[in-house]
Formats: sequence, C-alpha cells, structure tokens
Amino acid sequence: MHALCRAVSPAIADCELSFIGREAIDAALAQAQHLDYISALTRLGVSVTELPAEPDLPDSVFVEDTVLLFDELAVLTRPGAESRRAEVDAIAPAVQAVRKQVERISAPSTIDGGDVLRIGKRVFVGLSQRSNQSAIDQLADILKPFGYSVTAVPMQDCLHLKSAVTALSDDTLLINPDWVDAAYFKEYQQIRVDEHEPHAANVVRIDTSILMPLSFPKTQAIVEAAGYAVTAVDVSELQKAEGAVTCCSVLFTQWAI
Ligand code: CIR
Repeated sequence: MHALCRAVSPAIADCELSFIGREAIDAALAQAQHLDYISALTRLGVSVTELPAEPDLPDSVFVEDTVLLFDELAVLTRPGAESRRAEVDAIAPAVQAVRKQVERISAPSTIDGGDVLRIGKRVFVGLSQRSNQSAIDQLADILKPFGYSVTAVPMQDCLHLKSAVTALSDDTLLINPDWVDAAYFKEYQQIRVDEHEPHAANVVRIDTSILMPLSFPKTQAIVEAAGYAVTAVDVSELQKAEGAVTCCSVLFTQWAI
C-alpha cells in the first residue's frame, strides 16, 4: 500500500475550524506528531511519499480532502472552504504521477475528501457543510463507467462523513450514530464508538490493522475486543485543527494505472 502525505504547514494555527473552538496549536509539536503518524504508517507496511510543507496553506497537511484516489482514476476535489482550494493545484502533480486518468470536480460544486467513504464499489458521500449534492452528482457521473455506486448521506454536528463513520473491514463499520443515521449503512455490521468519545469513529484501515488516535482508549478497547490489531498515535495538535487520522494521508494500492 502507498500513501501521499504532506508535511504540516508552519501556519497550521490559522486553520479552518467549524465544530470545535480555537485553541493554541504548537506547530512544532504538530510536525513531530505528523512524523510519528508517518512512522506508524511505514511500520504497518505503507510506502509513504511525503510532500513538502506549504507555508501559505494552513490546512494542507489534511491531504485527504483534496483528492479521491480510486484504483482506476483520481478525482481532484473542490474543497468547501475557500481557503483550501489552492491545496488542490498543489497536490495535482503528485496525483498525476500515480494515476493516468485524473478528473476534477468543477465550480460551483464543492466536495471534501473527508466526506467520501469508499467500501469496495460503494461510495458514500456526506452532505456536509463542505460537500453538496451537485458535487455528488458530478462524482457519480465520473465513477459510473467504473461500476461504482454513489450514495449521498445526510449528517449533522460534525465536519465530515468520516468524522462519523469509517470502515474497519469490508463488512464492518465504526460509527457514531448521533452524527449520521446508521440506517444508511444497514448492509454492514456496525460497531459504535464509546458514548464518551464521539470523535473516535475516524480510523485508518491498513489491511487488517487499524490506526487511530491515542485519545480514544475506550473505543480502542472496543475495536480490539472485536479482533482488530490497533496502532494508536498521538495526534492531539492535529485534532485541535479539527483533523484526525484519515485526513493526513491519501492511501492507494497500485502505482500509475
Ligand atoms: C478543515 O476545517 O478543513 C481543517 N481544519 C480540518 C480538515 C480535516 N479533514 C478531514 O478530516 N478529512
């Protein structure tokens, strides 16, 4: 497995925030935690390409929001936050190096990669403050020839769909049903986050291993009890920027198709 990551911007303290309050962010600590995150990915067998920091783009460490990478093609997004739009051009050359076909969501539609949950050929997209129906319609048109079905999912009280639900395996999800209606995912087994850890549903799946933030020990225990090997990383400074673990990488399995 491969990943694209981008080093933390020294301007991360100027990040966008939507559902959490602003706290001081230690950029140097965020950078150190990001390196630990990359080390954890590497230990789990991921080959990481680390792109350089973008001093003028505070949220650019959150590469997930800028591109959707499918086996057959890539789709560059148009992020919902105006301040993040230039991140897409910044990542485009790295995307063109890994996919021959690169499509792009066009204005005025907006979509953030954090709203896009792909499980096999199913693609669920959150109708969030960042992603709208017209972008979902564009994505469905782009993906249709490749056999993907795209479903829009209403959600509330959190930034992205993947704040509320991610996949632990092809048939099991980790979910906070307060933020998204679990009925949209009724064909999957569902494990709920601990009620005291509402932000814990955002995890990265690497084969049978799960990478998640260190700050959700109760949910970590639930996931481990379900049989998953969990690696926990301290991403506290990135969490203050309303990020977690999926947002810091774009994962893909094959190079240059
Ligand atoms: C933002 O509000 O856009 C950033 N501060 C956080 C983005 C996190 N992205 C993600 O979880 N996919």
